[in-house]
Amino acid sequence: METLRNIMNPFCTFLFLGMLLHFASSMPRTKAVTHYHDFVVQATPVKRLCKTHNTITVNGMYPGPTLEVNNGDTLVVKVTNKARYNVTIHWHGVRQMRTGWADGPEFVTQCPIRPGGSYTYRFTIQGQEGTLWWHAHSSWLRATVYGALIIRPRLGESYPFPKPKRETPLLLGEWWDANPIDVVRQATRTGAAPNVSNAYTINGQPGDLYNCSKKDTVVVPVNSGETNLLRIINSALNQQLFFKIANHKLTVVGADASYLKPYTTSVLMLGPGQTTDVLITADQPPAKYYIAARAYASAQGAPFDNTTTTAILEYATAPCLAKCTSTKPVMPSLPAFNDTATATVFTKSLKSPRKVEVPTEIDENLFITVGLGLNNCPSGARRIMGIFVFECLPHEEEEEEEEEEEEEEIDFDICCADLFIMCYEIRIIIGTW
Ligand SMILES: [Cu+2]
Repeated sequence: METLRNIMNPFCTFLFLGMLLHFASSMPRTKAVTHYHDFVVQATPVKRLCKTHNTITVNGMYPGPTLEVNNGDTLVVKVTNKARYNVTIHWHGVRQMRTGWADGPEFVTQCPIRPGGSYTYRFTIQGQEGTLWWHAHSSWLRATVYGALIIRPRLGESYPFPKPKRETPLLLGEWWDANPIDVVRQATRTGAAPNVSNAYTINGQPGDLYNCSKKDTVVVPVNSGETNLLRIINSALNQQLFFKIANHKLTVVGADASYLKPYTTSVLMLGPGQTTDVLITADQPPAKYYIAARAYASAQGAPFDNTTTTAILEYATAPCLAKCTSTKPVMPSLPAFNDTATATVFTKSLKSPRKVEVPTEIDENLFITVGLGLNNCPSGARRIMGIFVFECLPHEEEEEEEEEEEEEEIDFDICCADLFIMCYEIRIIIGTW
């Protein structure tokens, strides 16, 4: 018996472990979570550049709240509009698989949320990891109504790079020393280009180089030797921006919620709406270093805001900390505003981490998007809602002479992955034409 037990024991242990592993692998590996948030869009006094404006914000915050989720999670955001303007919120970069109506552009996927009204957005983040953001999608409210959306890997999974000690979102923005709605209204009225902004901002603050801004300059703390992740978002309205941190190299590891093949550089260029995730190692002598951004403006003769926004990267052991003014932070030398060569080197260096299979056989089908303003929004909204129709024309195989005939027989087979109901309506309308 003793001998048998000796044989059986390791066998049983092995069997037990095997069964345990089997059950573990058949169970869902992670639990997706639903995150509930309340966004109250409201006017809030915000003082910048020596003057206080009644700024439209979310929950009184400028920039607005940072949303943090894991890949696979669902967001439910109830937006209540207590401002005097129409508003919608767009989830910039979220793929909105089968939830096109949660995308947010007013008069396109929804009617605006009227003053006093509310709307609940519900969508799931699927297959995207990194940094995105959200912003208002009505008139120019997005000048101040925006915030970060951080998507971490599924629980139990990790980044494709060593885990950073800290993660800091840096939102680059544009500030008008005026009501942004008035700026765009004036442009529409006169037909001229809208006035350029008066400042750029990092996390809502213009920084040391602007009037009345020094004491509120954003400080990003670091410890010597640590590697941190910066999630940089260009939430400016219209401006492409160069971004640099004095004396530090940045390793780009992601952009627009996709991982990238790591690329080390000293300068970034972000178009409005784009995000870039970088790793930064605090490998310089303990001190204060400026984080700075300014315009990349390549259109000849077009006016642009030619100012520079700064924040401070501050080593914990720096001899002169934030409030101490005896030493100035080190300033990076930013590229010239029209340095297209630098911008191009940067954008060409963004590569996929692995080989991507793309279609190699390209057909000649046309892909046409049509917007039809057919659905009336409730009274008070001045415009009507646009609907997008995705139409695939048949492959153009016939000779030229037969083209006219072909046009008669166009097959209105509407290719729309997500908007079946909307397209069904359109199909009926087209059928009655
Ligand atoms: Cu956007």
